[in-house]
Amino acid sequence: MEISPADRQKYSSIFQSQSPQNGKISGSQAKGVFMQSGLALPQLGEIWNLCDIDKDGCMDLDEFTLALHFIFSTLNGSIRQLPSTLPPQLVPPSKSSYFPRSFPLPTKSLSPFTTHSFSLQASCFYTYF
Ligand SMILES: [Ca+2]
Repeated sequence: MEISPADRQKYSSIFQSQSPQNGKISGSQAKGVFMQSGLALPQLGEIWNLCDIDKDGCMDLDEFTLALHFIFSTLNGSIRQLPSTLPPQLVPPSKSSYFPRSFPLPTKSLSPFTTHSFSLQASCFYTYF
């Protein structure tokens, strides 16, 4: 999951080719680059949500580097499932103040789907005995 220096160099030159203003490129510029990957829009949306860490609707170099990392890793198969939150080792130092979140995330065990599949399994279990 680490981003190699060679990859950083590559992502940085793509970033610079978009003529960043004040160190950032706009959402629509980023979208244009992301779309060239050929990944599905919902997937690109997930990557955007993961990587626009400060939620300002723009990508700075750190965020853009992360986004391309997820895009290329998805394309080459090294990531099969996008993480729901950014793994700590990928959080750029410039964005570390956004982590850990100051509010607790809801636990997955409260999901109605979990309960449902459990009761489904339980009823199957009792059918056999
Ligand atoms: Ca941003």
